Amino acid sequence: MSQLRLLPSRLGAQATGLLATRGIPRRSWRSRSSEPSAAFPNGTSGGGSSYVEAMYSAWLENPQSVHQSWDSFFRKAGGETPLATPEGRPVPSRRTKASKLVEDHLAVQSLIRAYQIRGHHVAQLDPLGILDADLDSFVPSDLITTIDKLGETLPCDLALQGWPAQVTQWPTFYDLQEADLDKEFQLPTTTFIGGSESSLSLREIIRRLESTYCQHIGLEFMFINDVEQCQWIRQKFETPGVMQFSSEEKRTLLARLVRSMRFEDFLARKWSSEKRFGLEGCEVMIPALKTIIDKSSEMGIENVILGMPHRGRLNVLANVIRKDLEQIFCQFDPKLEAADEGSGDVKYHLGMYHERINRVTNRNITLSLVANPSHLEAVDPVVQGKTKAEQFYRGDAQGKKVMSILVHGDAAFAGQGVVYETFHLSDLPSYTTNGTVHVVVNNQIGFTTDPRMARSSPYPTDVARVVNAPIFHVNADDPEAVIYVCSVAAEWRNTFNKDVVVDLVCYRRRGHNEMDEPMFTQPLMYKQIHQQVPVLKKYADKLITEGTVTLQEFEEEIAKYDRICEEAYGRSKDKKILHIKHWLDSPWPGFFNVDGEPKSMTCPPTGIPEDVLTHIGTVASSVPLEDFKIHTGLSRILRARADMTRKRTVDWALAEYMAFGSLLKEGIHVRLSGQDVERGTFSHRHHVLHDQEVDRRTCVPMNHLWPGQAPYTVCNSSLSEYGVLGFELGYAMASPNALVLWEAQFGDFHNTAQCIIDQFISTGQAKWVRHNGIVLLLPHGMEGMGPEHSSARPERFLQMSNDDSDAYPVFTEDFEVSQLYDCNWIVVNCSTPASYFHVLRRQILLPFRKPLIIFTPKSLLRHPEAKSSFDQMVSGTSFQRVIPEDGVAARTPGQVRRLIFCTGKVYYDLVKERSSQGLDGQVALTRLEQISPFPFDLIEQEAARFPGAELVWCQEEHKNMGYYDYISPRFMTILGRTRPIWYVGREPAAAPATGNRNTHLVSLRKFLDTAFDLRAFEGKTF
Ligand SMILES: Cc1ncc(C[n+]2csc(CCOP(=O)(O)OP(=O)(O)O)c2C)c(N)n1
Ligand SMILES: [Mg+2]
Repeated sequence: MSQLRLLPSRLGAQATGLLATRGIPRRSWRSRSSEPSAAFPNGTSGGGSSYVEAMYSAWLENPQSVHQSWDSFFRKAGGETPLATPEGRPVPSRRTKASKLVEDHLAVQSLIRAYQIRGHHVAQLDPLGILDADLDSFVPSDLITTIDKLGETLPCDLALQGWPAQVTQWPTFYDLQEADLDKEFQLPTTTFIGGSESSLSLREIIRRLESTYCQHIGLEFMFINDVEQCQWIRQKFETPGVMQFSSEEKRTLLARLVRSMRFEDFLARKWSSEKRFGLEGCEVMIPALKTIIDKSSEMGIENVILGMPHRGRLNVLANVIRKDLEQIFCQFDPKLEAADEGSGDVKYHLGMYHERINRVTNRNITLSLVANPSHLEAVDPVVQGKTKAEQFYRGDAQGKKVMSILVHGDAAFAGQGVVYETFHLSDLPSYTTNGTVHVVVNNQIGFTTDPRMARSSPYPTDVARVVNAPIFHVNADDPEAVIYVCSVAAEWRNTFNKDVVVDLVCYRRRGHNEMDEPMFTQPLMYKQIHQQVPVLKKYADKLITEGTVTLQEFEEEIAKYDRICEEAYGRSKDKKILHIKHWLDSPWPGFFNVDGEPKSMTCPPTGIPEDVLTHIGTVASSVPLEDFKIHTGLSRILRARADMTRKRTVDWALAEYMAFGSLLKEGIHVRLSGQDVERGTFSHRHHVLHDQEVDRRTCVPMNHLWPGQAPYTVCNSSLSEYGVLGFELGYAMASPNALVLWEAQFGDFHNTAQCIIDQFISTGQAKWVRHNGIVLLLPHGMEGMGPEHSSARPERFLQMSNDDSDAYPVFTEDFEVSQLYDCNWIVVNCSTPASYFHVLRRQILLPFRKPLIIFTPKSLLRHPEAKSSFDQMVSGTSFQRVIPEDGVAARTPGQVRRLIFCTGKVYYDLVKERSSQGLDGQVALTRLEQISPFPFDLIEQEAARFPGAELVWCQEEHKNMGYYDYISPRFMTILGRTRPIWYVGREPAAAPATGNRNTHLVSLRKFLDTAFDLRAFEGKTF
C-alpha cells in the first residue's frame, strides 16, 4: 500500500523506480483512525483545540481580550474580522468557519511536527530500493505527502489493490481538503522551512517538509529532551537552500571518491583472491570521514582517535590516515619476514598513528586508528578510554582538542551489547569524551544474515537514542547528502559535545569477504546489486552534466591516483621485512630506547623512605578540608589508620594508599575505576569522603598529599565490566607514566569482560607490539559466600600465561626482570599488605609495561594477622616473589618433614592449623606471591632448603581450578621430576564454591586435616 502514498516522481527517477520494487510491507495497512492522534505543537493533546477555539471566540468578541500573540496569530491566519453581535457573541455560521480555521492551523502545525518526528520513515534511504531502512514500509498516517488526494473519493479499482472495502475515501488524518492546499498558513517558530517567510501555502509546506525529511536524508532527533538542540538541528536541515555546494567542494568530493573507489579496484586487481573486506558499495565513507575530520579540525580539534571494524579499514588507513601505500601493499606479500617480536596480526586489524597537516584547514592534526581484534565493537570502549586519557593529559576537559570517531557495521552496532555499555559511559564525568561521532556502514546485511532476522529495532542505530544522540540516516548513493550530514554531525559534536550518529545506508557489492558468494543467501538483493551503477560513476556523470568537471578532468584524476598506487606497489616489492612496529597506534616517546627496547633490564627497589610512609599515613587518616563533617563510623576508621601509622604498621587499605600516594609524589598519575571503588566494595578503602551535611560535597585526601603531586582519579563506574575494563585499557594505552587500575566488584565478574581480557590484555603485545600496564584487582577467596563472589578464576589467567612449563630456565643475573619482560602478563596473589604495596610500585618502576592481574583479598582486609610493618616497606625493601618459611621450621630445616607451598589467604588458615597441631618444627610454609611468570629460581632454592621434606601444594580452590594445573608441571620441571608435589585442596567440582556454609566448612576442615596429616601420602607413587 505504501506505494500509493509514497513520494512522487520528483524524488527522482531512481526513487520512483525503487518504489515499485519495494518488498511486501511487514505490517498490513491500517486505517488511519486506528492511529493515535499526534501531539499538538505545544505538546498538548487534542484538548488544545478547544482552548484555541475559546481564544478565537474571545478574539472575535474583542481582540484586546486575548494576548497580543493570539491577536497576531488570528490576524495572520486570515480569521474573520472580530464582530460582536448585539448580544456580544459571534453569529453561529462564523463560529463554524472559525472553528475550521483553527482546526486547520492546528492540523498544519501537527503536520509539520509529524514530519519532524516521523518523516524519516518514508525517506528514500536504501540505494537499492529493496528494503526500508526502518524495516517497515508503513507510512505514518499523520504525514500528508504531495501525492495524497485529500478528502477525495477513492477510485473503485483500488479495492483490487488490497484496500479494505469499507474505505471509500482517501484516508486523511486531518480534516484538510484538496482546496486547503493553496491556503496560506502561519508557520510556527519550531520550523525553519519558511526561510525568511512566516507563512506558506499548505502545498508549499508539504513540499518543503518532504524535501527536508523524506528525500535522501532521514533525521531522528525529536526524542531529544532539549528544545535548543532540536531547534539547532531543524535549522541546519530545514532552512531552504542549506545543501548548496561550491564547485570547489564538489570537485574535492569527487576526488575523494576517486581515491576511495580506485584504491579498492587496485587491491582487487593485484590481489584478487585475498581477503580485504572491501568498502565497495560504501565508498562514500572515505569522503564522509574526511569531512568529519576537516570540519572538526576547523573547529579546533587537533587529535582524532578512530576505532573501526574490518570493512574498508585498509582504505581508511590509505586515504584518511594516509599510511604509506607501500606499507599497506607489502602486507599482502606472504614471503615477507616479520622483524619484530610477537605473533602479529592480520592486516585489517592493525592500528596506526600519524601526525600531519590537514590540507583543508592547514592545521596540524594527529590521527590514530586503534588496533582491534575480530570481536566486533570490542574496540569501542578502548577508543573512548584512550581519548579520555589524551584529553586528560592535555588538560582538555571540554574535549575541544581531542575527539573520537567510531565506525560500526549495522549488524554489530545493533547486536553487540558493548555498544550500549559504551554509550552509557558517554555522559559520566570520569568517562565522558565529550561526544563521539559514530558512523555506521549500514550495508543492510551482516555476513549472510538479513537485518530482519538480526535485530528487533527499526533501525540498527536505535541504541543511540538512550543517550539522546541525534541520528542522521543518509542514502550513501547521494554523496552530497552524505557530506552535508557529516559536516552537521561534526558541528553538532563540537558545539554540544555530545554523541551523534551518521547512518550510511548503503550496500555491500561483494560477499562478506572477497571470496564469499552472496548469491547463496541473498539472491534478490545481489541481482539488484549487480545492476547498481557505482556511486563514483553516478556522481561523476552528475558533475559532468552540470558542467562542474569535464570528462577529461575526471579521467585524469583517476589516472593520477592509479599512478600513485602503481608506484607505491613497485616500491613495496623492494621491502623484505615487515615491521609491526610501523603499525603502532600509541607510541610512548622517550619511554623506550631508539630501537623500541627497554632502557634497562633492572628494576630499582620499590621501598620508600619512612617519612614518606608516615606522611601518607597521616593524610590518609585526616580530613584535609575545613568544616567538613564526616560520618562517625568513618572517623573511627580514620582514627584506626592514624593509630596504625603511629605503630608503623599497615593493613591492606593503608598499604594501597601508600603505594598510590608515593607514585603520585613521583609524578605518576593514578586512576582507579570500577564499581563502587571509591568506598570499596568491602567498605575498606574510603578514598572519597562525603560531607554529611552538604549534598555532593566530597573530599579526596589522596589529592592533598603534596603540592605539585600528580592527580589521582578514583571513580565509581557504571555497572559494566566489558565497557569499563575496555575503557581503562584504552586509558592505560595513552601513557606509560600512569598507574591505571580496574577493580571488579568480585573477581568472577571479570568474565563479562572476557573479550577485553582475551583479545587485548593477554594478547595485545604479541599481536600489536603495544605494551600496556593496566592492573586488574580481582577480589578472590573461598569464604562460604556461594558459587559466585568466590573465585576470580585464577586458572583462566594462568592458562593463558605464556611462560613455558617444561623449559628449565637459564638463571641469568637479570632473570627476575627479564622473565617479566618475556611474559604476556603478571599474575600475583599477595598474602601481605607490604607485598601488595611493592607489586603496585614495581608496576611503574619496571622499564617496560605488562598487564598485572592481582587476586585481592576480602576477609584478609580486616584479618588481624594480615598486617605489615613499615620495616617491610622502607627504602631498600622490594617485592618478594616468594616469601620463604622464616619461622621455627626455617631454623631446623633438617627436621622438616613437609614443605607446603601455597598462595594467598589459605596461608593464614595453614599457619593457624599448624600451630594448633603443634607442627611448627615439622611443617614449613612457603608462599608464592608471584605465580606467573613462575619463580623457578626461588622455588628451586626453597625446595633445596628442605631436602628431606615432602612437597605439597595446598590451595583452597577446587582441584580443577585455582593454581594447581599451572604450578604442577613447573614444579616437575624445576625438581627434575625427582620429587613429587602432592596436591591438597578441595576436590574437583563444577561450581567454584558451594552455596552451603556447612559444606564449605567441612571441606575446609578436610583439606586442612590432609595438609597436616604427615602420613597422607605414604606409599603413594607419582
Ligand atoms: C563479536 C563477534 N561475533 C561474530 C563475529 C563474526 N563476524 C565477522 S563479520 C560479521 C558480520 C558483521 O556484520 P556488520 O556489522 O553488518 O558489518 P559488515 O561486515 O556488514 O560491514 C560477523 C558476524 C565477529 N567478528 N565478532
Ligand atoms: Mg553490515
